[in-house]
Amino acid sequence: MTIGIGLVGAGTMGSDHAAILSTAVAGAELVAVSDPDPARVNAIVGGSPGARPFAEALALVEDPRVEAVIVASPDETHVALVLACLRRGIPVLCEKPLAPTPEECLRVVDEEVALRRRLVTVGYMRRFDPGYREMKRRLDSGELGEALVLHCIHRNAVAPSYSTTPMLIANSAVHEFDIARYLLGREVRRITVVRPRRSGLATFQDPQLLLLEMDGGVVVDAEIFLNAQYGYDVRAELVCEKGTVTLTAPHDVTVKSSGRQGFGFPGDWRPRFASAYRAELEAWMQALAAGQPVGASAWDGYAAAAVAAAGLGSLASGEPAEVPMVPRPPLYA
Ligand code: ISE
Repeated sequence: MTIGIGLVGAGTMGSDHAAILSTAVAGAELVAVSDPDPARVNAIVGGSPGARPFAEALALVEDPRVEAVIVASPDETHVALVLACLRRGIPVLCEKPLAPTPEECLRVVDEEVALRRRLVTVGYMRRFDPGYREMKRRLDSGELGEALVLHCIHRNAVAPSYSTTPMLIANSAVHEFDIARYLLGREVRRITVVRPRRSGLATFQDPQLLLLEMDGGVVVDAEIFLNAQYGYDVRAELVCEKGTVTLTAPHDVTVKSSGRQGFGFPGDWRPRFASAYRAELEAWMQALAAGQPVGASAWDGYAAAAVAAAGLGSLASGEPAEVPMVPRPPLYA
């Protein structure tokens, strides 16, 4: 049995998802692709003979051949598309963030609660990364005692062209908010954002340092630096009562030459998280076949956006900001 997938957005992430679907994931047939840029649509449709091009994303969602949708369009378009999928009662994998604001995310949560069905997966792919999964397994096994502190580093070689000071929090740091909640199984209660000296190579406030105070007193610190120049580098170290777990940068070989030893860094997040993206799509396809939810939920999307909104408040005021959240509906227990 194959499931007809519609892809909204044929940019960097949309093209990546299309390539994974066509080469590495069983059970999926890409049947529709939409993007305002016809050249980008044609580039994907050309390699997927069963796929029809669409100029209008909402028309794609309504197409009867489309049984599930991947949303990989710009952040501010996500909510309208996800709500359209929910109105049709079809599953949707929406790239992160679910929406730029918690209020918009809550519209999705409310709609799912009204439907009494979870159809939304948010593309927080780190949840499928082998390293983060092993970190969680070690913590959950109890061998290390209680978690105390999580150190995170999130560096891009060069900031995406659309980056701004708030987007560093709302588009990049949201990964740290989500993975901290996923690993620790706790909500973020307070966030403080500190502005270090700004890099002369950045056109916005870059880097930024974030301090998250979680339920139960666990503290997370995160350096987000989108113009680090040397490569894409994501690190984490979880400090527990009886030991620590450190994420290792995946690399196949170490090279020794000219008096040095080392390994390369990827240029951006796609090679670094290639196995996570593939595992995410595989898990999503299996969950679709089984009619079950998988990955980060709409509630998780809301929680990350709530932390981001508080972070933007702290960035503006220079003070710690509480993270207000509505009660979690039983659908997401
Ligand atoms: C980008 O949008 C992503 O989602 C990447 O995973 C993240 O590391 C990067 O900072 C963002 O710009």
